[in-house]
Amino acid sequence: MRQGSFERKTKETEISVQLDLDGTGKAAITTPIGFLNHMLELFSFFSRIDLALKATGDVNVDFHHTVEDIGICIGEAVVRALTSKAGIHRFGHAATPMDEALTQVVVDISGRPFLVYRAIPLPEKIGEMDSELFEVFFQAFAFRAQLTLHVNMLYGDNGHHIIESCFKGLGRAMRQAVKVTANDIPSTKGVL
Ligand SMILES: [Mn+2]
Repeated sequence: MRQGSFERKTKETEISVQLDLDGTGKAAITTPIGFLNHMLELFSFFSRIDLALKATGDVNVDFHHTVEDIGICIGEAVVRALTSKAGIHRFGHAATPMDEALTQVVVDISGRPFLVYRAIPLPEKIGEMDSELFEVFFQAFAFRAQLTLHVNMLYGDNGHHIIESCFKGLGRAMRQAVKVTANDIPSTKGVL
């Protein structure tokens, strides 16, 4: 059973996550940020990772703490669910269109946290979210999940479409990367 859960409570946020890497893409997402709920539902659907997430936070300040901590908690739950990483495909990539927008997302569950985030001009806010918070989310997720993540926005005009292509792409890439396709550790070093 490749399931992971994580709970985290700070003075800024309170978050619980349960996920199942071998799920069907069933999402139960409750955060105070409507647009992020929409994006995480897409991530779950396209990754086929079941994701139950409850988050509250000091959104009266702004959304930064809540978005960052949600990224941390999902990342930690992924690490816990992966355990030894035996047999995983390790790499995943997806070029995902959303109407006029196209984004390339590549992941390597390498044990080496890294984010390359190449953005194109976005509106200052998408939904109620400051656009700068998407990088914050991807950074928090990639570093806590100890994976290399490249989010390469190629083109697009509509901010909602562009970000949606990022989250669908992350889902599609993670679906490939976490899939068990062998029975050994996918590294010539023997360790990930
Ligand atoms: Mn949408």
